[in-house]
Parts: sequence; C-alpha cells; structure tokens
Amino acid sequence: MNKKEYKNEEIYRRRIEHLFESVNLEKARSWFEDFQQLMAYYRCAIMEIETKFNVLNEEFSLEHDRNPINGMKSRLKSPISIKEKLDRKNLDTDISTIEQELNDIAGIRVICSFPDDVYMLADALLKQDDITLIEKKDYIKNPKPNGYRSLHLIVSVPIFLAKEKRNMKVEIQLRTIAQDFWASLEHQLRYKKDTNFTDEMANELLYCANLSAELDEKMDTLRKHTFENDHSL
Ligand code: 0O2
Repeated sequence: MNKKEYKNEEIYRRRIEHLFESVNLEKARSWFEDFQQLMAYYRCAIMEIETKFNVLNEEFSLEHDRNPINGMKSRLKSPISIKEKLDRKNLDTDISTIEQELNDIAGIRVICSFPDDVYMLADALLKQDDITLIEKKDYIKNPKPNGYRSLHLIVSVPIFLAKEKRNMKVEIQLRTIAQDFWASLEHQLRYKKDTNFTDEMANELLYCANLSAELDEKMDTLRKHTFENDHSL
C-alpha cells in the first residue's frame, strides 16, 4: 500500500467508525427482533385468512359444483415499503406505530370467477364471529377515476399463540379475473421506469377497464344461464 492508498484507507475507516458511533447497536438489535416478531404475527394472520377462504371455496364447490375462487396471492409489505409509507405519513419507526398506523402490512388478493362471487365471499367472511371489519372500500361499485375496480376490506383477525391471543390487521382485495388482469397490467405500465405515462395512455387504460367491466357483465349473464336451475348462484 502506498502513502496515498494508506491515507484513503484511513479516511474510509474513520468514516465507518463515525457512522457506527451514532448507532446504538443494542437498540437496533432489539428493534430488529421486535420487527421480525411482528412480521411473523402478520404471516400467521395471512394463514388464518387464507384458510377461511379455502374453507369457503371448498364448501361452495361441494354444494354448487364450481369454485368461486380462481386464485389467491398473499404478500407481506417489504421493510423498504413500510419505511417509505411511514415517511410519507410523517410517522416514526416505533414497532407500535407500525402496527397501529399501517393497515396493509399483511395483504391477500382473492381472485374470483364472477362479480357476484366477490360479494358472496366478502359477506361470508365478514359474518364469521372472529372477524372484525375495520374499513371497506368498494371500488367495484365506485371505480377509481383511472378505471381501477376491486373490493378492499381491512379486517382484524385473531391469531392464537402459546400464551396469548393477538388481533392482527389484514388488507383483503377481492376482484374478478378480468379486474385482476387489468390491475396487474396497469401497475406494470404505470410504474415502468423511464417511461413517460401520458394522458393518452391513461385514457386507453380507462377504455380497457370499461371493456373488462363489460366482459364481466357478459360472463355473469352466461353464468346465470348455465346455472339457471340453481337459484343460489
Ligand atoms: P401494493 O404493493 O399493492 O401493496 P392507504 O394504503 O390507505 O394509505 P390508499 O391508496 O387509500 O392508501 O389505499 P387503497 O385505495 O385501499 O389502495 C391500496 C392498494 O390497492 C394499492 O397498494 C394497490 O395494491 C391497490 N390499488 C389501488 N389503486 C390502484 C390502481 O389504480 N391501480 C392498481 N393496479 N392498483 C391499485 P399499494 O400500496 O399501491 O401497493
């Protein structure tokens, strides 16, 4: 190592030392452990809700010979997205703040076959006596101006641990296959890096959203014809 390299190395070392001096490692470790634990609780809550929907799907398919649920996806919000959301809302990073203020750390998307299935499944879930509805946004009856359609529920569900019961919040998005197709592609197009999202593109997407709503209506009519003898469908 020559003199200049040695000096740069020394500067780098001092910078790193300075950075770590300002961090209370014990505090950071304890925060991280609590965060990991909270995320584990949310994973349990996701499992609870998924099981409830699987049971409803199973029961319906036995009784009516078709599945109202086409698929389910779940996700835990990433630490980076959690931090970004806290910053946007001007909130601190306390574990209790994260749990109290953010409703969408645990998320489940339920993709339904037909529009009526969305409401049938939402009603069946909300009727269960361990589920509490915290918030409901019906973007199917009232689509967003860009055409987005989906039924959003924030619910609280208990998870049973060895020594305690905890109520955890889960965001549930219920939508049809057509609504999910539109939302997934719209998300990809809107958030594509280095692309200028023009008004014209937004109008085209709105047109496509309306087309997919029409498609849902037509498929629903077909369902009614196909199952016309089964009045519960
Ligand atoms: P991600 O990665 O999907 O979680 P809030 O969460 O209440 O502060 P907001 O916007 O009032 O924010 O919540 P809202 O309206 O219930 O929507 C939250 C989620 O719905 C979004 O999560 C998306 O998943 C979905 N969503 C809402 N609007 C649109 C839309 O126009 N297009 C698409 N494709 N999805 C939408 P995040 O946090 O954006 O991300």
